[in-house]
Order: sequence, then structure tokens, then C-alpha cells
Amino acid sequence: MKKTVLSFLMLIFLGATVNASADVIFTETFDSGIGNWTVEDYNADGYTWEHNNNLSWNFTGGSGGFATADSNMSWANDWYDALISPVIDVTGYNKITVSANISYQHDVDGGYADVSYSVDNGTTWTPLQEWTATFQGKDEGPVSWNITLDAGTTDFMLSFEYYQPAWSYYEYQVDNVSVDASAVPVPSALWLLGAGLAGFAGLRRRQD
Ligand SMILES: [Ca+2]
Ligand SMILES: [Ca+2]
Repeated sequence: MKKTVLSFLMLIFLGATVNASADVIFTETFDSGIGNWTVEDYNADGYTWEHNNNLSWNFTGGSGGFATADSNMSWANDWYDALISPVIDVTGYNKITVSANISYQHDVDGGYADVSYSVDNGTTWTPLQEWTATFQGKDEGPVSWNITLDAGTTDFMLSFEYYQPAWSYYEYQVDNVSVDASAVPVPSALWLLGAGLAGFAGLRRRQD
């Protein structure tokens, strides 16, 4: 009896241990460029996301270089541009935590900065957050989002989109993007719980 209960508890403990670990599956500091991210110049005006290495202009709370969609740099009339991550392999994971340092300086003319993700190679996007007021990571700290993926999901992408309807001094900056992932906690814990209970029931039957 005691041995069975101990085995049961060990199974639960093993389940908890297996599921507690999270892997860092993607990081980007933008310190040496925008890496293998892609840019989408949706308004096709030739001005879009770029790398900036001027520390004194990094308002995200990050360090070194950063990615920016900077209305002031372009003198463009409007902005509609996205910074899109490479495809990140999430095979075997269903819990994702995305974190980033963000700075968005909102202009009186309107506009927004948003973050969204895709699990179908960029065909559809699910919003995580949209800012329509100034938010600066140097004051607010990094931002993070928890996502539960459907079983069988393999591809994960992030998009940082900037819309600005008129010329502005302001900009959307991104730094220190990180994706943490952990493996399928619920089904494995349930399986272990089931195995433990089955063993316990078997012992009870033998005792009867
Ligand atoms: Ca950086
Ligand atoms: Ca553009």
C-alpha cells in the first residue's frame, strides 16, 4: 500500500518536473541589424522598418541597436508597415510566452502600433496587443504575452505593425524579442495521473 502511494506521488512529481521546464526557442536583440526578419511596406512608399544603432534613441528599455519604424526619418505622409519574424519551430510545444521591449510614441493625428502572431505562415494573424497611446518600455519595462497553441502547431511567427496616418516625429521601436516555450503539460500530467490511479486501484482490488 505505502509503496503504491509512493509510486503514485513519484509519478505526479515526475509529471510536474517534466512540465515545469521552458525552453528559450527564439531571441533577437537587433544589436547588429534586423537579422532574418522581413519587412512589409504595405503602403508601398519605400519607407519601412529599419535597424537603428543610436543608443540615445532607444526608448524601449533595451540596449544597443533596435528595430524602428520612424516617421520622422522618412518624411512620408503616412505609414503602414510591418516587421515580421522568421518562422519559429514550435513543434512539441503548446505554451508560448513572447516578450519584447517596446516603445510607441503616439501622435495626435492618430495611428497605432500592434503585435500579432500567426500559426499558418502569415496567412492569418491573431492580435496580442494594440497601442493607441504612448507606451515606452524605458519607463514601463518589457511586455509579455502568454499563448496556448492548438495541438499539432508547428509554425509560429510574430508581426509588429505600425500605422500612422500623417507625418509625425514619432515612431514604433522593438527590441529584445524572446519566445519561451514549454511542452504539452496537460495531457502528460493526466496520463501520469491516470497511470498512478490505475496502479492504486489494482492494489485495492488485490487487497479486497
Ligand atoms: Ca538591442
Ligand atoms: Ca511604408
